[in-house]
Amino acid sequence: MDHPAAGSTGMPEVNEPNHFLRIVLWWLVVSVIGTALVVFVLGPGLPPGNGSVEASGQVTDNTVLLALSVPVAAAVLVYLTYALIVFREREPEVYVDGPPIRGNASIQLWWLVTTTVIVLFLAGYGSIRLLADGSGGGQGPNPIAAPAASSSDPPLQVQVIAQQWQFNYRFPGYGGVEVPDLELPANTLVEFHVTSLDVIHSFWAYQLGVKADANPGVDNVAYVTTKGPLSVNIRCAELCGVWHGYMFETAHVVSKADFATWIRAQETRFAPATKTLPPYSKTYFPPPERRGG
Ligand SMILES: [Cu+2]
Repeated sequence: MDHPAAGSTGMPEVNEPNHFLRIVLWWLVVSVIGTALVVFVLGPGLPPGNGSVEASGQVTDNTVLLALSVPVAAAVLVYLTYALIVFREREPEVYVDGPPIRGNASIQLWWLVTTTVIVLFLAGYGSIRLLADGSGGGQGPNPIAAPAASSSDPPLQVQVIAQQWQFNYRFPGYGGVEVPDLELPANTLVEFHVTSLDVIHSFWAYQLGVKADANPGVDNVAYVTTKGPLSVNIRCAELCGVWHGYMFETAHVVSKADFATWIRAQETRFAPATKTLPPYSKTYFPPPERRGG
């Protein structure tokens, strides 16, 4: 039977098992099982779901991050568990310290190499994923990460106008009509132009994987490529005043034919209001630094 390490003399006993090898083997077993569970069981259910191309990309990214963290967490937990079981003091001399450890070049080297590789990989992975299509985030007025349009159709432009305490949506391609509820066509590249009329809000369309700050005087562009018909929870994600919690609603992704019907009805219904609106603009106030005087 294996005997625990170091008695009160601090000297290892003979026939000491190879603790490092045992820990590595346990770590491998836990890591392989844990990573498989994350990728195949937990991953498909991670937020924000598969409501758009960008949302699916975020599910993939969340799965990659979680899967990568499993071996790291496993290393800590396996070592901790192993140490608690195998290295615990079985003799009464609980006040006796073990021999001091003064550096371990091998462990220090591998520690540096491993953590550097993980951090650099994550930085590269994140940058590549972000530059591919913007990942549903607001990119400011001059986006550099525009997704490739799937066909010859230009993106559908939708302006999101936040104000205390409601979102309105303006369609420059449809006579500049402004509506209080949002519908979007399925399988379409949408170009959101997010702005605000008063304070800072944040346009968060959860199932679409879109979250973009709404700043007064700023045109914040965010792209999303819709998939099939879908209900979308929309919330303001920036505390914007006493009725911030009121800024939620349900948007709908519908078939292209249904969208065409809906947007024509909106144009007719809001025609009198559209006449009184200011002309469509990327922003409706001077930028904040100019308004500051
Ligand atoms: Cu708000």
